[in-house]
Amino acid sequence: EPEQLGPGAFLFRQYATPLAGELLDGIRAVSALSPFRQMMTPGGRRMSAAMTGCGDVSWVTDRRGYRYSEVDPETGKPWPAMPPAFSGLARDVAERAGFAGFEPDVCLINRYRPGARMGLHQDKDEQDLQWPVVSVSLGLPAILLWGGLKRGGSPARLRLEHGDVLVWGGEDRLRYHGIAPVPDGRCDATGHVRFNLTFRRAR
Ligand code: MD3
Ligand code: FE
Repeated sequence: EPEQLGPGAFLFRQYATPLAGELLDGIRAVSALSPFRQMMTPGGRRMSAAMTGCGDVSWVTDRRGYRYSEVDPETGKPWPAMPPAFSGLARDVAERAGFAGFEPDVCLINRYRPGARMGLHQDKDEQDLQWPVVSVSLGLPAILLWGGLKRGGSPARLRLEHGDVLVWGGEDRLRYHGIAPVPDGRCDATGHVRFNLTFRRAR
């Protein structure tokens, strides 16, 4: 029942829709402890997407570079624990895509207001690239840009809607990808906002 986008890439349309209420409660609980913030890239540009995270570590960027950190630099405290609804969803959908035993140690939470975007990049700061990235879209729709394993060329476009879940593993794990500027709109579940959860095994 998933759509296969590549040898290790699978789209499960609407998979998370029945869990959206629980996931949004989790986002609210996490962001009450570690608030959303627009981080700085090493090049000195403020990201348009706001981020927070939960788990043993989370991904951060500042003038010093990109890395995983056990501490939220904004609060000076460990990141909030990953809500059980988050880890359960990630494990189950990864298994359906052929990645049994996926135990994510981080969930990065991105928040896009209309106009926010994410430039083409690879997810390669994780130690063990054998594990997939699982991504869950909630709220406003957006266009995912997905390219090849090298920079350059024009990326394919895929519309991601509320509840859609993607698994990127194997040969597709290091694909370039990004999010086109999110058009304004309104979603009953989130208002004028898109959230994306990405689950990874960082360590
Ligand atoms: C992984 N987030 O947080 S997730 C990110 O919608 C990120 O917020 C985007 O990229 C977002 O790093 C997209 C989906 C995604 C798409 C393609 C991938 C993750 C991927 C290809 C390879 C590895
Ligand atoms: Fe990414």
